[in-house]
Amino acid sequence: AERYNPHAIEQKWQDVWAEDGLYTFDENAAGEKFYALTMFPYPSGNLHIGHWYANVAPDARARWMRMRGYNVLFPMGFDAFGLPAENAAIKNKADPAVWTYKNIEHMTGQFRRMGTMIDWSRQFATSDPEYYRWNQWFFIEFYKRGLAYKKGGLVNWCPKDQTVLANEQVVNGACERCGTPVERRNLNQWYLRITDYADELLDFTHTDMPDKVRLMQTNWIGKSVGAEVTFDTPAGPETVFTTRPDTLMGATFMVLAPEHAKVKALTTPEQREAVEAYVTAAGRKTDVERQQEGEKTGVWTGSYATHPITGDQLPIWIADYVLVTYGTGSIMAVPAHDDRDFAFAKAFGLPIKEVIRAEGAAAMPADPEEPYNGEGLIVNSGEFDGMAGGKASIAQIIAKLEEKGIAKPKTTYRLRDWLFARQRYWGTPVPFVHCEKCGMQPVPYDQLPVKLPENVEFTPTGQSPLKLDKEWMATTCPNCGGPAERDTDTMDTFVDSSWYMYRYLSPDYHEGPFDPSKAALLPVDLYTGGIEHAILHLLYSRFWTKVMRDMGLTTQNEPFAKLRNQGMILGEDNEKMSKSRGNVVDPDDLVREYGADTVRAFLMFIAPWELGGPWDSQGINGPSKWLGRVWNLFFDEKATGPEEKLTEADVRYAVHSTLKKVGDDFERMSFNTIISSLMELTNTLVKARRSPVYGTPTWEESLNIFNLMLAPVVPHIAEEIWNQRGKEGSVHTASWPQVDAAAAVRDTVTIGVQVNGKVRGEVNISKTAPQAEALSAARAVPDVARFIEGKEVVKEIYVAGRIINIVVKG
Ligand code: ANZ
Ligand code: ZN
Repeated sequence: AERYNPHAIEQKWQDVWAEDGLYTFDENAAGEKFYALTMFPYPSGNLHIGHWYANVAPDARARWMRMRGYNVLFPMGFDAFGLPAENAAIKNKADPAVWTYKNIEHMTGQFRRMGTMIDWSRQFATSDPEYYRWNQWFFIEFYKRGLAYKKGGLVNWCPKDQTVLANEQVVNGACERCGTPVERRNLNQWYLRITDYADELLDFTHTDMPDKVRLMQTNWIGKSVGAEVTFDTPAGPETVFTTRPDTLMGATFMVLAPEHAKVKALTTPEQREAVEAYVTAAGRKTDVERQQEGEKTGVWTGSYATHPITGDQLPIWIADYVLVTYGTGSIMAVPAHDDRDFAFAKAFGLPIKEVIRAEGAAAMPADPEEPYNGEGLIVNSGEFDGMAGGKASIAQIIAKLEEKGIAKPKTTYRLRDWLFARQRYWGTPVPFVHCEKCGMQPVPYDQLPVKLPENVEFTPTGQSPLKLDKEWMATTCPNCGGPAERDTDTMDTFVDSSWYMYRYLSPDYHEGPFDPSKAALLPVDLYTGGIEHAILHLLYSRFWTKVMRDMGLTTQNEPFAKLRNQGMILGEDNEKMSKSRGNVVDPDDLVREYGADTVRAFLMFIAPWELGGPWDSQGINGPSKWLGRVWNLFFDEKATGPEEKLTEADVRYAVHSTLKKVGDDFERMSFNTIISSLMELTNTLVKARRSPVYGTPTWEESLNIFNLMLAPVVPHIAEEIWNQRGKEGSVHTASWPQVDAAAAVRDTVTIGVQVNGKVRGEVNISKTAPQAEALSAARAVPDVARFIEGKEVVKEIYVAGRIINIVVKG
């Protein structure tokens, strides 16, 4: 028989599957729908090993669901707008569209060679005008609902990419794409009102997401419950946000962010120079630098605020540890009970006043070593004395302060509205026009899409490149018919991925973003992708679905019923793969050398899928040899080696217990253990071939089940085997086999029998055999009998299912 040669079969089956439309989803087919989706890639030009890792296991699982009778939708597309296309285009003096669509074609071919069950008939790219037309439609709808607005103010600006960024795209003060420290600029920008949904986005009841993702989103939204307290200042009343109104009597100074609007008015002539120098210096620092722990810096403004209860005069300082973007941009400082305020008071010799004391503790010393952040009773606070500090009394204290007109309850969020437009070329044009007479006007629906102009000079200048195309810009006002100019901003590309999962339902639908008659296919039942999207894409798409629901477009609360994240495949050196490190593994090379099935099996085997791990260039030989053995098991006529003593029960146990385990592992997405179970079963079947089981109905059953179990994991070899065994149709439309529960458990176990601690033989007995039965079976083993003959048995130890030990003397 011929040896396993993946190259002789893989391309062949890929062609057959494509010709037969084997993976074309039919919504009317039998079976409960199951919508499985992996995050669509950016068309960078090449599928890297990470793409394979992200797609192979979910593909296997989707195939398994299909074999179990589900009607599985498993589509794929391309997240095609964005800066890399533009940057590549600038470098190569080519059109971003040409670059993008060429890459898409190449990558689609790579996906095909992976042997996935993707339904390519639903593929689209977000840069297709028929797709981004609906981005524009959505935007106008959002605008009409008051969810899109334009506002001036400080925004994040990436000086390298020459565009504004959303807060979500600033990681540790740097651009999440290029790592350049982000600057702040005062600009008039478009926003989406995601904050309207802050509370709802904290509710995860309708979406099963990993704890880590839930936590990251929760922290990002950053809900804080507390109060706003108002102090009088020479520049008028100033309100601070505090989560600890119970410590109000411990406030000994006030701090404003350097950018706070009242800074100028509060600064006295004597302090002007120092304050201005500090404000300028703070403006030069990046947010990372400002948030770093370390020496506290600040300057006194020269003014005082009046404590609303005691009337005490509290000095007003400015310091960069107070952020202008959070709360009201000012705080009441309580150094006795807050770490940062404490460090600041110590640095500048400001008073520290204790107002919370642990029960039974001594008073805080005049010059304490550290603040007290624990629980306790309120002290030194007049009428509040003796109340419990912290959570227990906050509502009560707020109520009292509210009566006095000093405070009111306030909940703040860290979440900010989504800064939505970009000053770059390769994105969806914002569908608005500016008319001198009528102001900003949305483009009428029947004029959508507003297509991106071609042949634009798009070298980044900080201005939108669309501004350079005067012909494109010139249009007429939909309201008065007079001359008007198009908006030249483009949308954040995270818009594209916020609703793409809906487009797959009806990619050719022209009446709306998706055909409402296909709504029964929602939600996505299983969504898979990288954890790096925990906040950006996943938060935005949850927001988008909630707006769609409120628009009456869907009844879903969440886009994804369940989300699971894969880990990352690192270089063999345990570092992230990158061209500069020279540790990149090219899946195309691997496919050429080993075939797609081997690469698939190895990527499932290499690590627990959710963890990932380093590449192992030797390790791939394991799966490669395994598939060779699988091949020989079916096709090699001569079985060599000693005769094996397996029974039909042994073989059926091996097959059905593996079948049960593989099913359970698919369910819980433990893919590496699926491969190891199948490898183990291969060994058993190789032995069974040389046993009396060979040729029996059990043998046939075993091969059949094994063939079916291989199908989701290594689809090409499984199909070839199926075909050569003369089976009907495709193995991929066959049913997943049923576990014979009785065969899958084995009551009997083989346990060792020791004499004086040395193993002398073994017995095959029931796991629950009583002691007397086990011992008599043990004594009957010839090798054991030999060692106890004529000796005195002093002790017999039996641990059911584990071990028998007979201790003898003489
Ligand atoms: C007095 C106080 C006493 C505070 C105390 C804390 C502890 P979270 O939980 O993050 O919402 N704060 C308010 N606005 C701020 C800003 N713009 N920049 C920096 N800090 C700000 O934190 C809320 C607390 O952070 C507020 O409660 C305030 O300090 C500070 F023992 O007020 B607290
Ligand atoms: Zn007009």
